[in-house]
Amino acid sequence: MGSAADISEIRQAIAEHKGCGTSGGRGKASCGSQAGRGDLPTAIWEKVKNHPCYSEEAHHHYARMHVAVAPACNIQCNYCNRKYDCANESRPGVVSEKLTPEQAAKKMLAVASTIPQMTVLGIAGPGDPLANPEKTFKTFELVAKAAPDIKLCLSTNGLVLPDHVDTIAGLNIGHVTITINMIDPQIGAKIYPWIFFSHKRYTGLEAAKILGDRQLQGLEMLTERGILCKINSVMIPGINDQHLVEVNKAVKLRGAFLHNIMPLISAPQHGTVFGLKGQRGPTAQELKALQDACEGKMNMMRHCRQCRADAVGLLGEDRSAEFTTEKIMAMNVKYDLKTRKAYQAKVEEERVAKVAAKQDQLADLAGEMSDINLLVAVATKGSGLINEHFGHAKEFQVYELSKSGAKFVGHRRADRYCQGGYGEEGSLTMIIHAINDCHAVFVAKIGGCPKSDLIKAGIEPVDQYAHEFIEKSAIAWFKSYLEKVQSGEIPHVERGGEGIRQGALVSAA
Ligand code: CLF
Ligand code: SF4
Repeated sequence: MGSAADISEIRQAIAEHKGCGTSGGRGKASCGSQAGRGDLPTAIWEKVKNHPCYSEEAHHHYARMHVAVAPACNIQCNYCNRKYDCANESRPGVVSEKLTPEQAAKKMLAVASTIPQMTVLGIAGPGDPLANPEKTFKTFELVAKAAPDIKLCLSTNGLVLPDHVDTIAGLNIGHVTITINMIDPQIGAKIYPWIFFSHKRYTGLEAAKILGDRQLQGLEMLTERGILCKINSVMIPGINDQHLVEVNKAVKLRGAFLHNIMPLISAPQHGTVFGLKGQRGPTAQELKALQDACEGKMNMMRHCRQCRADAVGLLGEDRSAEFTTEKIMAMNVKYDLKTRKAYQAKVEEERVAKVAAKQDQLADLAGEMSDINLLVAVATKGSGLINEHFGHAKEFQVYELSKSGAKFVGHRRADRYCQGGYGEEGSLTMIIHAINDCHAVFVAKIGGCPKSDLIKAGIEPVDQYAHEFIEKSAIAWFKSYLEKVQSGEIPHVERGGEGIRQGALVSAA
C-alpha cells in the first residue's frame, strides 16, 4: 500500500483528470496523451508507466503474464461456460493449464528471465481469483518475494472483494480489475442466473442486487486505499449496452481509474447461455460509439485483447505455448534484475524517440482547419512500429486521424492471409470486411494480389512507412491526404463500414 500522501495524490488525480487509458493527439498533455507522463502525479505514473493494460502507450512495449491458479467461481454469468476460462477477462472457448502457487512462481521467473519487458503478473482465472483466496494470495506472496520489481494485478467479479481488500492492500497488489456489467438488478438478473454467497445460493433480482452492491462497495474500499482500479464491462446489445453509460458514471464517481468496455463474444459452440440463445455481440462500430460516449466522463481502455488466464507476452501476442508446465519445470531459471532493468532502460529510450517523432509530425498539422476524421488500420508486431507484413497479421490496430493527431481506437482480429506460399482468399475477404471502415492499411510489406483487392474495396495499402513509428507515419500520411483533398486531386469519401461483429473474426489461435 502507498503512503498517505501517495493515496491522497492518487485519489485527487483520478478525480481531476482523465488518466492513462486513452490515447490522445495534440494538446492532451495528461497521461491520456501518448506523450507519456504528461501531468500525471508521480504516484500514478509509477503505477501505470509500464503496465500494458493501464497505459495504451505502454502496451506497445511492455508485456504481462497471467498464471491460472484460480479454478473455482462463486457466480454464474450467462456468457460463461465453466469448461473454459473466466470470460470476464478471457476470450470464451479457451482452456488454460492450471498451476499450483509454487508452479506459478517458477513460471513467473522463467518468463521474466526470457522476456525482460514482462512487468506485470496478473491473476485472472480461470475462475474467480477471490473465490480461490488461498491459492491467489499465496501466489502473489511468492512472486513478490522472488521478483520485487514485478507489478501485481488481480481481476475479480467482485462478489467477495470487500472481504479481501485489506489483504490486497497488505500484499501490495497495486492494480485491481472488477467486472461490473450493471448497477440495476433488473438488468443484472438477465446476465447472472445465480450467485453463491455466504454459504447460500441466490437467484434473480436478489442475486443481482447483492452482486452489484458488493462490487461498488469493493471499488470504493480499494480506491480509498489508493489502489488503482479498472472496471471491465461486457457490452451485451439489447441487455446492458445503453445502461453501461450509467455504470460508467457510477464507477467514475467511486474513483475508478479506467473503464474497459469489451464486446460480448458469443458463439453456439462455446455452450454459454447467450451463445445458445443466439445473443449477438456488438459490432466494432457499436462498441466504438459506446466507448466514445463514455470517454467524456472518464478514460476508456480500448486496447484490451480479452486474453486467456495463462496469457504470456505483449497484449495481442500469445507466447503461452513456450511456457508449459513441462517446459518451465525443466528450465534452469536465473532471475537477473540488472539485465531486466538495462533492457527496460532501452525500451524507455525507444519510447522517448517515438514520442519526439510524433510531436514533430504533429507540428506539421498545426493550423489545420479540416474537420475530416477517418480511420486507418495498421499491421504491427509491437514497439509502436509498422513492422508486420499484411499477409502475416492476425490483427490490425485501428487509429482515428483528425486535425488533433492520431488516436488509437481499437483493434480488429483477422485470420492471417498468407498460408505459407499461397494467399487464402477467404481470409482476405474477412480482412477487408474487418477493416472496411478504414481509408488505408499501413503494412511493412504486401503482395500484388491483396494490394489490388484492397484498392478495389477502397482501402489504400500503404507500405512506404515500413518499420517506422505508427503515429508519426499516420500523421504524415493524413497530412498528404488532406492536401490531396484540398487541391481537388481526390474526393473525401466517408466510410461507415458494414457493422463487423466483434469476435466474429476471431481466429482459432
Ligand atoms: Fe491481466 Fe487484467 Fe491485470 Fe491486464 S489483462 S489481470 S489488467 S495484467 Fe488487459 Fe488482458 Fe484486457 Fe485484462 S488485455 S483481458 S484488461
Ligand atoms: Fe465465468 Fe468468470 Fe463469470 Fe465466474 S466470473 S461465471 S468464471 S465469467
